[in-house]
Amino acid sequence: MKRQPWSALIALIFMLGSALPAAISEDRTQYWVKVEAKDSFERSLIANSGASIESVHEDYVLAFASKDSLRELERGHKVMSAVPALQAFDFPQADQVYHNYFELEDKLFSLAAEYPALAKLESIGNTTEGRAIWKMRISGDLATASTRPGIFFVGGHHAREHLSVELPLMLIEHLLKSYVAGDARIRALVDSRDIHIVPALNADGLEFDIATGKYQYWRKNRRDNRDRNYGVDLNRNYGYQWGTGGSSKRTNDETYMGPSAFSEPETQAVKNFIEKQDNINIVLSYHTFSELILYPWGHKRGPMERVDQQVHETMARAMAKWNGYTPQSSADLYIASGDLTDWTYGAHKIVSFTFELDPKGGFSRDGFYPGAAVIPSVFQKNLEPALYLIDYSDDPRRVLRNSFHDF
Ligand code: 0X9
Ligand code: ZN
Repeated sequence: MKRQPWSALIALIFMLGSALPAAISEDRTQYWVKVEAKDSFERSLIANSGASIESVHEDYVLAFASKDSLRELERGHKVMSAVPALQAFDFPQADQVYHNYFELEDKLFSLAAEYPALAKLESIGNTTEGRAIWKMRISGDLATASTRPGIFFVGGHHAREHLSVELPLMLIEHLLKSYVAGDARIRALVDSRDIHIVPALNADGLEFDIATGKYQYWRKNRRDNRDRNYGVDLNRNYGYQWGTGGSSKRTNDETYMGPSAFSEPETQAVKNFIEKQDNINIVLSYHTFSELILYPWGHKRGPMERVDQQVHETMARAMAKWNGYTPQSSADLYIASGDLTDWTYGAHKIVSFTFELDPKGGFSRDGFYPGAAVIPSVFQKNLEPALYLIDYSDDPRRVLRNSFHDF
């Protein structure tokens, strides 16, 4: 058959195409990608795209890919998600068990998919850089959960406090697994309560802290303060007695309070959630480190309203028996305004605690980055306090009637 003239042209383009290197994209963005892959054959094809496979799951892999690799993957595979990451977002090798944002999302999505009758993953808003702020809701009957008493656990206000993200994440998994395994106590708690858990409020800060593979000791969120400084201290940005002491107006300070109360999307998200979800009776905010159980007030010295003071003191003492932490008022640590728990208690009369997790002391490297080995024991000693709070979230004030149980 006589060749058409254009077929020669196509052949030439093909030859050139294989002889010349593929055009390299100018875009240097790296992506965390989740790609469907059921066997080693499929995984090998993915590896050939130039992406690095970071973890292998039953029917997908998590990989790190350049823009070009991502395009190639999209042509030949089912890309389930692709999240831009500017640099090599991950923990140092020794701390790999800690969750970066992508791994956290993946874990939360998997748990929600595995336990659809008990767990619902909801976003309460987006961070400054646009990441979803995920909240897992756990209850025996999700459709009617709002009719039951509620509790709110939150971790990761401060970027470098990674252990404060792992604990609420482990609590989610523990509740779901124990429920399905038939643990009678957990079943009773989950069936009778509406449990809301946000493991990582400050997702941007978390990612920034690990972005270079070397910890940045970062605390704040990643707001661009437009003066070459970044970040607002989220635990100084809540709107109860905001800016009345122990927080800074200087944008480059660690405890910068922000331009106004609730100026940050992360604190706004918590505010909107608490105000919409009007069954929340207890709040626990996880931080690190110092091994403390803190309760309001934090912006001033002196007690709360008498009964509330007794309730917080009694509960804090009871929980201290399990985790060995020191119970005290936040202001006894230092006066600081604009924290979450002063707002939840001050504005909404919700019984509120801040835990400063392990370790007790140490220089900041050991304090904020205590390593992977401590995670299970810190979780174990803080499990009973979490279950205790879930239990009392029907009516925290009943602790005064039952306090003989605790001593
Ligand atoms: O300063 C904070 O926000 C918390 N400590 S941390 O080391 N994790 O930064 C403690 C908050 C306690 N609240 C007040 N003192 N108001
Ligand atoms: Zn903190």
